[in-house]
Amino acid sequence: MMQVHIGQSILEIVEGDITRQDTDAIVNAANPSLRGGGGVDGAIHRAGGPKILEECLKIGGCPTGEARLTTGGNLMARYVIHTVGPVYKDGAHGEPQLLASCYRESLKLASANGIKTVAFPSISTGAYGYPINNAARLALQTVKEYLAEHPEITLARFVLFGKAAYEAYEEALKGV
Ligand code: AR6
Repeated sequence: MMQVHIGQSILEIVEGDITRQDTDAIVNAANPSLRGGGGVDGAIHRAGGPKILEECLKIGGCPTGEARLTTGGNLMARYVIHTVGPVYKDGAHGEPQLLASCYRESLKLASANGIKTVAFPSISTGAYGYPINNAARLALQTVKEYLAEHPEITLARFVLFGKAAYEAYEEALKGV
């Protein structure tokens, strides 16, 4: 675990499973259909139960770089924020802008809904193939900038799945 203070807020990284977080909201790395999938998406729907998918189907989908809010179902977290990261091609197809937008739009939804504590996975770095070192730097920098201007978010926690992902974020956080 590693923590930095950004104004009134805390930015932290932990190694773990996002479905077990007790933050007000957890963020899902979804796909544009919002119909569920593998990776962190599959884990969240399995742990949270059918209410989440029911709301996702009502919402009907989500464009890349945007975010949508549902219940947390059976999770400890009251809400799930579903965001859709970019599929990584070569970094020259808007991937950095879209990935930054995922973090920003998720935090905007949190602020608008009274959500004070948020847990993020490492969006786009699994099935979507975004190189993790670049993604980590961009993710931490984007969230840091948001926290500096939004003290209503008291905690942003990155929950990294496995030692390699944690170490990539640890290295990136040293530079933030
Ligand atoms: N807790 C935290 N992180 C996790 C967990 C977990 N329980 N499980 C996996 N990760 P991915 P993407 C990490 O593939 O790249 C889905 O099918 C994982 O190790 O879940 O944005 C969607 O429906 C990796 O570091 O998301 C989309 O189709 C990170 O979460 C597509 O995958 C993201 O990996 C989205 O791909």
